[in-house]
Formats: sequence, C-alpha cells, structure tokens
Amino acid sequence: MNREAKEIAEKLKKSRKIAITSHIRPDGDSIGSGLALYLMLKKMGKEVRYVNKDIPQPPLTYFPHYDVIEFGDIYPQEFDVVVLIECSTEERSGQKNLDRYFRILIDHHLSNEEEVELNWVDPEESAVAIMIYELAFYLGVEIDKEIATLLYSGIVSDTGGFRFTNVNSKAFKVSAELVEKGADPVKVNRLLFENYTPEKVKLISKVLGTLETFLDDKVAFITMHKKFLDELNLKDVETEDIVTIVRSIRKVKIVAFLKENDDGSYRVSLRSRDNADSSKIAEKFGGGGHLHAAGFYSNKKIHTIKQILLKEFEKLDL
Ligand SMILES: [Mn+2]
Repeated sequence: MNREAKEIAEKLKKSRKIAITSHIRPDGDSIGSGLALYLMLKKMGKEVRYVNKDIPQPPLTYFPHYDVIEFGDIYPQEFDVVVLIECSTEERSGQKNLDRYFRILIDHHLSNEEEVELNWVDPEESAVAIMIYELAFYLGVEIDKEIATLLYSGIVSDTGGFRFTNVNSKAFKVSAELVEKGADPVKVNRLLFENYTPEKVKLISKVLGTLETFLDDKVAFITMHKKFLDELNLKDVETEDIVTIVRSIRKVKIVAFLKENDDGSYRVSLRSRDNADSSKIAEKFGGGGHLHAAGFYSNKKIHTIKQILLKEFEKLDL
C-alpha cells in the first residue's frame, strides 16, 4: 500500500476543477506524465486544465494530445486543486500565487520537504511516469493505449532508453505492463530518438565540431555559439542528446556544455558519470543540480569560464 498515492487519489476524487502543471524547460517525463494524468482525470469526468509556463521543444510537441497543453499562468482561475508534476519545489513550475490553492506535488527528485498540502517524493523511482502509473491504480482509472504510450514515453526519456544509472527493475516491470496495455516501444523510440529535422542534425554537427578534450580525454568541452542557431534559423533547441554523444566518449568522465545566450552570457551544463560530481562544480559557480547533471550561468568570457572549469576538474579525482 502506498499511503501518499492513496491520499492524493482520495483528494483528486473529491475535487472537481483540477489544474496540472509541470516544471520549466519541460522534459519527456514531465510532459508524458502531465498529459497521462490529464487524460486519467478527464476519464473520471473532472474539469482539468494542463497549464505550463514553458513551451516544450520537439520531439515533445509530437506527444499524443500535446495540443491540450495551455501556456501561461494558473492564477487567477479557480481550481480545487493544483497538481505539480516533477517540481521538486513550487518555484520549479515557474508559476506564482499557487499558495492560494490546495497543492499536490509529485516528484522523484530529492528535495527538502516542500511546504505544500500533499507531497509525494520518491527519489528511488526512475521517472515520475512510474508514480503516475501507480496513482492510476488508486484513482481506479483504467490505463488505455494512449495513457500507456505517454507513461511509457516518460520512462524511456528519463532513462535515456533504459541506459542511464537511474534505471531499475521496477522501470522495466512497469514498462512491460504499459506495453501490455498498448504502448508501442518501436513507435515511442521513433518519436523520441528518430525525429530529427535536417537542421537539428546540422546543429549537432556544428556543436560536435567544437569538441575539445583535456586531462587524458577524461574531460570534454563543447560549445553552442549563438550564431550556430542563427545560421540554421533555430531557436532554443533540445540539446541533451548532444551531450549524451560526448559523454559516450570512452574515457570521458565529465562534459561541460557551454551554451551562449542572446546577451552573450553562458549557460553551462555539466554531465558526468561514475564518481565525477557535477553538482559540486556547479555550486562553485553559484549553480546546482545532481551528481551526474548540474548547471550554472556565467557572465564571464568563454575563455575564462573554460580556464576556471579546467582548474576545478583538475582537482577532481577522475
Ligand atoms: Mn523525471
């Protein structure tokens, strides 16, 4: 028995008007989970709206029922309850004035117990989609083909196709059940990983062209200059896949991905593996994150950022 899931289900059953929201710069797990929950609540006859702050990047825009997502603020509409999907804190949703509502928070990122009305955080789970799957049981909603597809997509995207360290036997078990209920692994893989435009592949080529490795190839730097996007007529593109390629270099332990912003500042994403701690480095630059994924902003010149980073990497026991 999952006490938290049961409590959340009881509250949702009693509610009539429900808002769902997920985190800023949304990923496949938050959108898949959000849409699945939307469909589940609709099936129960609820008045549901799924309102996000940020517009997702392709391929998330190809998810079934993507069109139901609204963009903007939840307040001032009246809702009995607001469900925050994959937001370790309310702030992560980009929404304001949510303290006026009864808030339910569902996430698998470790957080300091957020002050919300109902909180269900389980860092053991590979994806929030697995938690929403469990919630469906307590809601008494039958998982149809579309819900199964969305939840399965969430698990596949968060585990990088069952390749990342967060994958566990439960992820496989739930995925198997979702496939039994109609999720098509080939179609989902195609949607998530074989959905590039020629421009995106050209961008990958440009960014990979900037690759530099240091410290016996254990450290890699890549850069996405603003002009790369301009030349290809692209705007904020999903880039996680590019880092994944670089992190797959045999010896690489840590990748620094420097993305130039419109104003010439940089957003730096750090992706690492094994014992290389990304968050420790990001914190030194005023950012944060997890062991294997962290980031920070910097107004310094690119050359300086690289120099300081390299010094920090040298201190790590790679
Ligand atoms: Mn997730």
